[in-house]
Parts: sequence; structure tokens; C-alpha cells
Amino acid sequence: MDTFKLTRTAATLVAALSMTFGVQQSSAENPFVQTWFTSDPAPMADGDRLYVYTGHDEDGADFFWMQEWRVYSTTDMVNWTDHGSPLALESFTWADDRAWASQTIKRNGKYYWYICAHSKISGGMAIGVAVSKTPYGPFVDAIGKPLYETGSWDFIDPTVFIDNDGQAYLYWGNPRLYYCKLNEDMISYSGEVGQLDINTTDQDRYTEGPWIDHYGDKYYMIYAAGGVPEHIAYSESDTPLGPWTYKGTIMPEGGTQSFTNHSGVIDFKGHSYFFYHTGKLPGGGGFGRSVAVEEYKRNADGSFPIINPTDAGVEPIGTLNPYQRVEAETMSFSKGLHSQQTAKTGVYISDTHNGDYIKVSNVDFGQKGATAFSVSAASALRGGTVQIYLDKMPGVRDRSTKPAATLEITGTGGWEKFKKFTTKIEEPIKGVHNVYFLFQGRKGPELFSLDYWIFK
Ligand code: FUB
Repeated sequence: MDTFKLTRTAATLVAALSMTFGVQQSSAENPFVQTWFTSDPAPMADGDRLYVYTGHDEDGADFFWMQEWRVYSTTDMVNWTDHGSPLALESFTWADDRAWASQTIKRNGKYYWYICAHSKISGGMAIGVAVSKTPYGPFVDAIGKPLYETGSWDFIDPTVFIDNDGQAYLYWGNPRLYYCKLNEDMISYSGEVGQLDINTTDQDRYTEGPWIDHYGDKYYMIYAAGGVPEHIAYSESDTPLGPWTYKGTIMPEGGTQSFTNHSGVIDFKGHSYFFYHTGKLPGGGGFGRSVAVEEYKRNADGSFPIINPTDAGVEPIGTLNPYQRVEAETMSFSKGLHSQQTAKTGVYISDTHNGDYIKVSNVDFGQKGATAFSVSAASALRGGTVQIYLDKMPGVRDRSTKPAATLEITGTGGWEKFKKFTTKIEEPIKGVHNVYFLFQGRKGPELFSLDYWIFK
């Protein structure tokens, strides 16, 4: 059995153990996506927005049987918009399984999404590349075949960067670290595929999930280390191809409830962020992972501090304008919901039941205040109500926390037959608030789908 298969066998054992002993679940805002299980986060800043490209762990999975990749974005680091899944195994005629870790980069106005998947051509894992004119797709296979494969199972987890001199590099691999030099077209490479020695001790050995980071005049290779359960470690070099000096741990093992970890770092609007994944959502674990983020401060010499997982996540770095259409799939937290997407509506929120809710943080209503609230909703049944709470949800048997407004949604004849519903707000909402939309109705059935909302 090769190292890859050994790694996976150990992973299955760890997962089984965590199921046996049970995992404590959190409902805080980190992980920052609650509508689906998401994994292997890869951040990319583009203008005013930070995008995160993720995998999608299947509900109830007993392995990484992943079929699509997903995209989320934010301008303020707490309210995340779900852009759905603009790339899936079906996007690649040669891929038939394991839509694993990926990363996207922009060059010459196009977005290149490097992925790995199981190849029906070679029978191993292969590196592929998709391209789009926007960061959220639609993405198409850029070359109609794998960018690199030999039939080896090693070829997973691509990471990409463009150096100051314009040379782009692609790295990948488990349990070895491979690289190639990409051509300027970003969809072909020149020269041989090489292997890098990351120079670690056995305890911290390179395992998978590389992330290349260029900071100052140093190159940092960040990776999942030590076999499963994984921690995140890094090595430093003066060149993109080494020699590498092992620098230590960034995120220690433990506290994530996931036996894998997979990281990506980025600077955005003057802050430094470390993305990783955990198994902390209800029903999650080693094969039901969720992307999370921590803010960190780099040491003066460019090295990383130790970063520990938190349930709180990061502070907002902006406010949300409620007087523009806000997609219902933009939120800082939600309970009980999923998102769907159709060609007509795009992404919308589904699976609302009595007691479910959406939280949107740091909403700035200004001093004039909001006097009306509208939502685009659809229901094949009888609908229900959306209650708006400011800064606090009512507790159990709490009669003193009153909604700022209640909007009734009636049946529209279909889960995707959207109609605009509006209600007045008696006392204008002013200032900056965390807004909760609480859904109420008959206990049991789904209530309604939500496309967008807006205050006036
Ligand atoms: O998500 C599937 C695999 O698990 C990734 O490719 C690895 O990095 C690990 O996170």
C-alpha cells in the first residue's frame, strides 16, 4: 500500500474514533458557512471583495466523496455571499470522482481555477484547470484534458502564484511536493515537473495541502504536516523553488474536530487572514468539514505566529448597506438552511422551517432610518412570517424581546415562483445593528424560499 492509501486508512480510523466518542458541536460564527459543508478554503482578493473557493463535503459522507466546488465572497469579513457551485466534476469530461482541494488566481483579466480530481483517463488523481471571465463563474475546463497526470495518486491540492518577474508556479502533492513553471497562458507549463524537499523532521513532515505565500523577499510554503491528524506548518525560502528551511507550526493539531486541515493565507484591506477547515458544524466531522477564518499579525521578520482555531472568528471590517438589494444568501450566520441555484434565479435560500433564522451583521441603517422592509419569497405551501429582530434573538419564553417588524409571506404556487412582499416598520430602524430574520410558521413543513431583501 502506498503512503497515500495509508494516509487515507488512518484518516478513516480517526474519523470513526471521533464518531464513537462524539464531537462537541458549536453554533458560533466560525465556521463562517453554515448552509453546506465546505472544505479546503482558498482565498483570493479581487478589488473590494475577498473570494473563497471551497470544496463541498457531502452530508453524511464516510469519505471525501466530493462532487463540486463552491464560491463565497465578502467585503466586510463577516457577511458572506454564497455564489453557488460554478464548477463541478461534470465540468471536466475526464473527471469522475473526488472534487478535492483547489485554488483560483487572476491573470490578464481572467480567473484560473486549479483543481484536482480523479481521472478516468489515467485512473489516478489529476491536476486540471478551469477558466472564467469573472471570479464567480461560469467556469469551463480550459484545456479539455488534465493539465498533469501520470496515473499517480499523489497529484492533489494545487496551489499557484505569480512571482514579481511574471513567472507563475504551480505546486501540488501528497505525500510528496511537486511543482512546475506555468506559461503565461496559465493553462500549460514549460520544463520538467520537479519535486521539492521541504526539509522537515518526521513529526512535521510535509503531508498535503500546500499554500505558497510570497511576503517581502521571502517565499513561504505552508502545508498540512505530520500525517493525520494534521497540523499546519511552514517552511521558508529565498526563492520559489527552495532550498527550504523548516520554520515551525502555524496551527497546532487539535481543536478543529477534523483530522485533516487545509489552509490559505491572504492580506485583505490591511488585515491578515488565515483560512482553514474544521469539523465543527452540527453533524460535521472528518468528512463533514467547514471553512473557518482567523485574523493574525505577522511577526516583524515575516514569520507566522501560532494561530489557534476559535469559535468567534473575525471582527467586521465594514458595514452592510440595507438600502440596496441584498441577496438572501448573504449572511454572517444561519440556522437550519440550505442554498440552491437555478439559471433563472441564481442562488437563493431554501429549507426554511419554523425557528430557523439568518443573521446579517453590522447593518448600517443611518440616521434617517428604515421604514419599510421587502423580501422576494416563494412558497409552494402556505408560507409563514419573517420577523426582524435587532441585535438579539428572543430567548425561550422571552416575552420582552419584540420584533422590529413582522412580514407575512403567503403561498406563491411554487418554491421558485418568487414574489415581492412588503411590510411597514412602525418605529424607524436607525444606526448600526446585527439583524436577525427569524422564520416562523407551521411546525414541520418547509415555509418559503428567499431570493433577496431590501429596506426603504
Ligand atoms: O478535501 C479532500 C482532501 O482532504 C484535500 O485534497 C486534502 O487537502 C484534505 O483536506
